[in-house]
Amino acid sequence: MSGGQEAAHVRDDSNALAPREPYPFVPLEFVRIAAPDSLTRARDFFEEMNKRRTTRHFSSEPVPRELIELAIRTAGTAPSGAHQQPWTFVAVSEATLKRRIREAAEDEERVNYTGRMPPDWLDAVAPLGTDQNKPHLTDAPWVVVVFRQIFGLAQDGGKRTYYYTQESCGIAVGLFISAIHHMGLVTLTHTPSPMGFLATLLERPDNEKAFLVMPVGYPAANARVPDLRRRSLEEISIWK
Ligand code: IYR
Repeated sequence: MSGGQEAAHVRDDSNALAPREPYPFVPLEFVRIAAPDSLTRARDFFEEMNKRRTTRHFSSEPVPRELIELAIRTAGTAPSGAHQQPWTFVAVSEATLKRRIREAAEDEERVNYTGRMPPDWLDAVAPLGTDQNKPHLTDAPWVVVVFRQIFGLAQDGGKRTYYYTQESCGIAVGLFISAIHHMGLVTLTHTPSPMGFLATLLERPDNEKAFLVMPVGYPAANARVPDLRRRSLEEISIWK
């Protein structure tokens, strides 16, 4: 395809209130993989993903920004409702900002663990051994905070309804986690609650709500994980 033709297909989706014209349709780029190769690739990918673990113990060893950029670009390939791409990834490496995020998260979690949350909540998280201390928020070289755009916002403040933003952000985060694992790093899906402090600290606009916090880095040399078991295929699937 020539440069000129490509340019004709570029569409600016950044302005949420741009006129919605039909996308030009182009041939799908698809390379058919032979069935035996598909099986090998499927097995290899499952084996790789099955080795992924969430850890709370991070090394402070630096991670190049380009790796985080690539994980975010991978996340940005996610399908989204009406292709509205309702996500913003804020990648934080500044020590002061990470410390402020940690302090605010610990303030909220302290209240959660010491009375705000009901006994059922404490019971549910007890096996994981979590508490109000969140050292991963300052140990990890990167803290990526995902914001969900609850509606589209134009320069003039006009709003556009966004669809399936929870699902879209969930899928994008899944791809982000997979990319991080594939590049040999670890992450943790951290959910401080409530998360309102993140929009304030990170100066996000009114249409963005914090969705998830993901410290990213290398595991600490003594990183530990709970010895948990994943549900089997039989337990998670029904075939008809
Ligand atoms: N968000 C709290 C508690 C917590 C909740 C769930 I659900 C977990 O899977 C793990 C922890 C915290 O981060 O400590």
